[in-house]
Amino acid sequence: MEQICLNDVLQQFDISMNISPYGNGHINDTYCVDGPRYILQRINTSIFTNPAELMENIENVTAFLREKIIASGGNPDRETLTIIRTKDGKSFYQADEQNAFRVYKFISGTINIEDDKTPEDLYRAGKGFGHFQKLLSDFPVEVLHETIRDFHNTPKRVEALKNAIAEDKAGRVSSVEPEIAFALGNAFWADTVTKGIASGKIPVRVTHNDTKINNILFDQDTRAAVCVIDLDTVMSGSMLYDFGDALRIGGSTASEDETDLSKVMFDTNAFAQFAKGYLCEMKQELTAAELALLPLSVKLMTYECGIRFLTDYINGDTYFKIHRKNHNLDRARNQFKLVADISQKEAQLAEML
Ligand code: ADP
Ligand code: GN1
Ligand code: MG
Repeated sequence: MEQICLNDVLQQFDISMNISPYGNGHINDTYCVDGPRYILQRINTSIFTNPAELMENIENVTAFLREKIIASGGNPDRETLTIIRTKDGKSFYQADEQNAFRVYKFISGTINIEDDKTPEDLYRAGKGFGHFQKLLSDFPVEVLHETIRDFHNTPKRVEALKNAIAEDKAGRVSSVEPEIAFALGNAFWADTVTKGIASGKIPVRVTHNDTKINNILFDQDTRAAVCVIDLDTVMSGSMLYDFGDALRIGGSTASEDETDLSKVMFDTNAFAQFAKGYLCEMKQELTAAELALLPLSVKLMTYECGIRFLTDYINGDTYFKIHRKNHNLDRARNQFKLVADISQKEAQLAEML
């Protein structure tokens, strides 16, 4: 990255303007350009090892969404991502083996909602993600590449944790015994969704797979959900991944980075509001098995994310961006506190549904 001049990269897209770092993503390097009119992103190719397949997915999905948005009288430049092509017509620029860049139109007049979310925002986020999934319900799932293998295969995430513990690359295992005990002690229900998919009880759909609330842009005036972004992990999966992952952050009373665990609780009203918005769009599509597992999905996705943070900490912080020492460990503890709280409230959530 250091050796690459971002202005040279922009020339490949016929753009030459001011660039500054942007957003709070954990994976890609994001910059806003000129005003801002564009988003420039360096795709994280150690995580997304095949940027050509990844961009093919995004081209196909955004083209499909574009048509539907136009047909319903919406504004496609605002309601889905618009890829800016390079001068030679490609959807991304491969500067060298490690460095792949893409440019999107900047969607202006929008905000990210993170720590200041209200119950109404959760309702709107539910509608936004539900609508996205509904629009893609007749997208031909077989054309999608699997950009990260077994991304939400929770039992495989548990295996990855066990491997990390066995290897103890960074010499950190002895300092995280309580967290490991929690993670492995809860692994017995981690296969609920994967088993349901394998047996055909839970249908496979086109899913986003990374529905944290900062992956949706909201209108800065009305706070209506405008556009679902961060389409790198759109693949086939269960809707339970998207529902659960959205509430993992959206339903927490604190941010994922909060270290004062007394502040980290699950807000049942946020669940009710998100579910209301989501079901407004998706209720007709869902099976009884999916509906019954909505409360569990939140616990499952929070648990999975917690073990991913813990695994990354044990491996020496090679996956998620960190901004301080022990950041991944703090995030894992935060997620595990939330799992414990969701467990206590699961029956209440089912009742609310
Ligand atoms: P990451 O995979 O690293 O999370 P994202 O694609 O989510 O990267 O982008 C990071 C942030 O950049 C988003 O949370 C959002 O604030 C901003 N962003 C991304 N794309 C756009 C866009 N087209 N218009 C406006 N803001 C955007
Ligand atoms: C990453 O890319 P971003 O920041 O939206 C991660 C998600 C995690 C999330 C935890 C491709 O999301 O799976 O749930 O961090 N994305 C990828 O905050 O691994
Ligand atoms: Mg993101």
